[in-house]
Amino acid sequence: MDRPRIWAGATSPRDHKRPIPWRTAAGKPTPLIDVRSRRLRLFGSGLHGSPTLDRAAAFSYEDLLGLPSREISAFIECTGNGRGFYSTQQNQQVSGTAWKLGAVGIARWRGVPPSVVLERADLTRHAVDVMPRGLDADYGDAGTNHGRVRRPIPVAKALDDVLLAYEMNGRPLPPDHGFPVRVVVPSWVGISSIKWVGDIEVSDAPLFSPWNTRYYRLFGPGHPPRAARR
Ligand SMILES: Nc1nc2c(c(=O)[nH]1)N[C@H]1C(S)=C(S)[C@@H](COP(=O)(O)O)O[C@H]1N2
Ligand SMILES: [Mo]
Repeated sequence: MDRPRIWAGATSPRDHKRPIPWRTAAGKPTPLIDVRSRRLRLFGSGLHGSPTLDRAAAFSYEDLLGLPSREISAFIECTGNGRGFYSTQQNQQVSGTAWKLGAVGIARWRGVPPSVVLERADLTRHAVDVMPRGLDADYGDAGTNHGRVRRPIPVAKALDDVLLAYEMNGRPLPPDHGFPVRVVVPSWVGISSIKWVGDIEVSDAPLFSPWNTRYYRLFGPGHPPRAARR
């Protein structure tokens, strides 16, 4: 297959989700990633020798394409799917894109199971969480910089049915959907499927980020106070 080395410009996300330019509308342009220089890096206390980021286990795009792969069909649904109905049906004020029912899509994803790269990076028996982090710009909210988009996944889930996907519907990932590599976490909230993944922290202690403690959460009576685990 003719694999692009670098993408300039976005393609239509129509094949996956209704084409609403919501992420750019939120002021977050799709990052353009040069796969010749970029490496996916795994680091942290859940790997033997606890490598730091500058001593991380590194995989090029070509490396990933050469590893054993799987193909799955999975939907990705934004946690905010249907969010617009809070105001139109329930008279409640909520923040975020006022989605109707278009914030979900299904595709065929091909990629490397995390077990393959975790094994090569020398996973320990004590690892409990992995946390992929995107290469898109830092996320700022009301004057606070929350850093790059990231969200933890238990090792058990990562080893079960997660993919480090580089193809969508038989083609290299479109830029808007995470080229060159994204995480696909079947049946979990959309925000766990980190796009444009640049590094993965592997930890022997539970990890947290604003994306499982603060955002895409329901708070108040009837909702658990802990960090969201799915
Ligand atoms: N790096 C990064 N990954 C991300 C996001 C993001 O803003 N940055 N958005 C998440 C959210 S909220 C959703 S719903 C899905 C959407 O995936 P899609 O654009 O392929 O439908 O990507 C997730 N992955
Ligand atoms: Mo989302």
